[in-house]
Amino acid sequence: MSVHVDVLITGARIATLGVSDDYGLLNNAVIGISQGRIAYLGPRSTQVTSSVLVDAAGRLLTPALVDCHTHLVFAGERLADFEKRLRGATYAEIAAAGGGIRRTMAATRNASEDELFDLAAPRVSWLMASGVATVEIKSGYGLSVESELRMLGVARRLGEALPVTVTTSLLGAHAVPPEFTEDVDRYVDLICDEMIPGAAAAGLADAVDAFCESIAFSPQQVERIFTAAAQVGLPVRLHADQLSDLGGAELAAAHGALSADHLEHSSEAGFDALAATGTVAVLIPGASAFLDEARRPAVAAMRQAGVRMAVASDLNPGSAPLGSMQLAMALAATRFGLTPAETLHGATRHAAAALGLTDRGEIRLGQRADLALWDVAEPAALSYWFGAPLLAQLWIEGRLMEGVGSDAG
Ligand code: DI6
Ligand code: FE
Repeated sequence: MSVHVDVLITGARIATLGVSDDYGLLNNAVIGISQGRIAYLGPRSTQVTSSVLVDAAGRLLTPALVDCHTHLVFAGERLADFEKRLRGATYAEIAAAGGGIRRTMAATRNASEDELFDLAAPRVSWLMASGVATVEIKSGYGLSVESELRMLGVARRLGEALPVTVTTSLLGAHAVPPEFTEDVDRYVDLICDEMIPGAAAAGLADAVDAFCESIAFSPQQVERIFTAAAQVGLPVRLHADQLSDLGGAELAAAHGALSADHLEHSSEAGFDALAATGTVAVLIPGASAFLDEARRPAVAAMRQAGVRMAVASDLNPGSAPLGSMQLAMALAATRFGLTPAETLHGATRHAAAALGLTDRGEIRLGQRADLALWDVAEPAALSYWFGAPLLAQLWIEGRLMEGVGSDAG
């Protein structure tokens, strides 16, 4: 049987990630791509032909990375907050004093859709330069119906204008806007009665997210938001137990959430709940590092419980101005103690699962040909180098991204 493919990549060490606890390395296989999908994976054979041959020269090929948690659409930086923190103020203190998310909200509300797009597009490019082909983008700096939907619209436009896949999450419950300080439940009404139905009707949201924390929304308020999401058929995810344990992991699991994110303060009961529902734990080492949080998520307990762990950048102006998934992987290893194999699964397969995507994150027949070729041979090197630009080539749906990676010159 002979096969003709659009592109044939030879000479790569292929980390398929087809096994759950290892890289699934293939040393002598070639990959054929047809119509944006992986059409052949196996030994070099005269039966497999292609007019485009790529010689990987012994380098490592992995699935392209998936960044499953970002807040990359926003206006304004938070340099004043940053300096305050360096002088000793905490993230929560700055938020309580009217800084934090509300400061970004003010700048974002004032920005036009075009301005937000122009600010966000380079941030997507940063992530692509670190091997990312799929990125989730949250709203959450508008905090009014109109401006939340505008943020989601910008995220959708980014997905149309750029080669990456963009998935969106409505995060109206990110902070309480100043208009509702005295009556948070009325703001939750607005989220449930107008924002969620509005975003769903306009096709702007792929999921609904919330920040469950004493400085944000209570578990009871999150319950209401999740119920409203279920009514319009949207899956949910949750910023859970980042600064304190409010039972966020359990709450996410009880609602069959796609993911529970952060989890620094979650308990073992929380991990058991996540494991039972298959809810992915999204670890955010960048925010942990940037805020210098002493408390780390209990990775050993998650491993023990059988929770799938993803790694994300959280790219945002307040807790993680982090523009590299490669650096997020290195931080996950060094700060949280993930093994290099866990960080790579976490930045690909499990990250895709956190977005409900089953067509990427692994190298096997039929998967999208979203591939990253790296200037290293050993997969552990991806979690070892801090901020070194190791990407050689990025392929998205079978197309080589021009100008991305070291091979582009
Ligand atoms: N937790 C975080 O770390 C980000 N959002 C959240 O709920 C921070 C967002 C910001 O400070 O702008
Ligand atoms: Fe976040």
